[in-house]
Amino acid sequence: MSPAADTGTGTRADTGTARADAPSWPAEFAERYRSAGHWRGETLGGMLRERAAAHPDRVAVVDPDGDPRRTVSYAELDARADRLAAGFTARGIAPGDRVVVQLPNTAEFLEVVFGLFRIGAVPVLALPAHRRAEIGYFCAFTEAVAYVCPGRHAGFDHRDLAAEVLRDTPGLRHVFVADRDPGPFTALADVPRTPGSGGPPPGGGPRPEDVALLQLSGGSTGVPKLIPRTHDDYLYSVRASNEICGVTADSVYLVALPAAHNFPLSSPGSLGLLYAGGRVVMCPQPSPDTAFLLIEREGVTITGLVPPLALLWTEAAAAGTPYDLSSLDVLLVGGAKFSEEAARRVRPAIGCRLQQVFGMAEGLVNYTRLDDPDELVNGTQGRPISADDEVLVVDDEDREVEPGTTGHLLTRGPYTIRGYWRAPEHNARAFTADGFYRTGDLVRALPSGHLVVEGRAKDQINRGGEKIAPEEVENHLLAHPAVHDAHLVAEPDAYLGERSLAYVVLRPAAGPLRPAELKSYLRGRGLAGYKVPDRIAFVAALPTTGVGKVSKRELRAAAAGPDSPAGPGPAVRPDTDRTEGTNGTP
Ligand code: OOB
Repeated sequence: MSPAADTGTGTRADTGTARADAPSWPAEFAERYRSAGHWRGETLGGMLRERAAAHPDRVAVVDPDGDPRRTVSYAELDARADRLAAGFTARGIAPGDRVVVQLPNTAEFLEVVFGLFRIGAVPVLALPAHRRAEIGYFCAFTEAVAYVCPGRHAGFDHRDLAAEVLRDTPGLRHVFVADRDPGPFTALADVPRTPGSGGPPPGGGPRPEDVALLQLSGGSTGVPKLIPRTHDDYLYSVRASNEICGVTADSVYLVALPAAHNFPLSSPGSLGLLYAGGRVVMCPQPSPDTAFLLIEREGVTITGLVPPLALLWTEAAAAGTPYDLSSLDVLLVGGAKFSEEAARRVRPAIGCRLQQVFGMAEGLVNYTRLDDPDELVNGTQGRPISADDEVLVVDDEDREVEPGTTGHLLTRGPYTIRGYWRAPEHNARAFTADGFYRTGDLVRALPSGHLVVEGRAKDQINRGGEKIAPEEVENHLLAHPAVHDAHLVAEPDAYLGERSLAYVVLRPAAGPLRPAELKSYLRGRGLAGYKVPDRIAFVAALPTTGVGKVSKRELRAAAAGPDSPAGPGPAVRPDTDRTEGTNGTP
């Protein structure tokens, strides 16, 4: 396929800005990945065009959140992407421009991202849970020209958020709202009706090696990092995932996790299903009640979940469900460690096969294989997609450890980025000189190549698959006038795996402050709900290391329980300690 087939004829789009910002593969690697057939010179927009030509009337997307349920055929999805592309172009959105997309699990999500792919504009894939702090940052940092959001979603009005972000971000020119009532902004439905949007967008469309989208990293620093994925590399991971997960034109994938996340988008996810000519079913929320009904009604064959949801589904199915789940063939579980005990229970309860996935938006994805023996499926997090995925397990000095020993996972390969977007200083730390990504994960490799995730060296909390960078939250806590010092660590949680605990030292002169007040302060600063600490402990002082730095290690050990080797941890001020439950985010 010629990349120019994407949007018709015209001069080639200038997407140079995006390329210069995103470190790319050295020529010899690019050459190797092309000659191995991994990079095939396709674009995401071109892929949809081809599928629509091959089977226009097949259903591409089912959006059940309406009455009646909405189905979108391949031809309709393709045409809708074209019309949106033309409308966006008429409003001045150009190749290489960034557009922050924050949409829930609806057909519109796919229509918008494919509309942007067609132009060569770059969607920045925000999650529905993000709030002003995150959206404002993404818009400002990426110099986004537009923000696409729902109206009211999950009890939150994104139009209000949009107004604030628009006020604070001079470069942001457009807000498109996926709602009949867009407030002071433009309804997404009106974009194709924009004057001048009759024809296809100008330019030859993006090149396969161009950045197609910016994914978000879970992060371990003060601000989230952005992950530039190219058409070539993303499509390779999608195509190979399809093969490993048995996705065909007859597959039906339920998007139960937030559609923008790398896992339900590309592992194999909605893009995998569209690649195969299968069907994508958008699940408005992942509770067993909603999801089980859709599995029965839509004949879902495959889906992906984070461990807490997999536990919930397993329990619900084991307890007996009125819904027929027999169409479900494969359940992918990943995003956080799935315990071996929980893994063993999946098949007897739900009746489907389990595939563990250990992936990262930066690239590398490991899957257990459908024909692996039970002990590998239940007891490992899988092996890499590609023979060209290079995986090293190293000690603190980057020396490879003995086979079978736990160490730091480093990786490079045909779909793993060589650097974050516009982050040269961070890249110097996050990648080795020869281009290996330091995943921050601690793993052990089996002779079969399967990896067992043993822990994490990066300063990140994995709250049931939702990633929290402690420094980011600490900075928000420190902004409170009564807070002298704050440190966020993980504490074990039976359901989520980990939840967050903030140790906070108040200023001496500060009056009484309750954890609930501090939490609502964080929400008031526009922080996503899942980042608000599950628990806040006010302490008089924090443990320090020999050189006087706060000892996160001791705090982590203390959070892990009173029996941990580091002892009981800092003395909690009895007057202010409140132990509160989780903060209610999924
Ligand atoms: C997926 O992507 P991210 O970018 O949200 O998070 C990546 C990190 C990994 O570095 C690791 O720390 C953790 O999430 N992780 C797991 C895991 N899967 C991811 N830790 C233990 N066991 C697992 N199975 O989470 C992601 C991307 C694509 C597919 C699946 C998950």
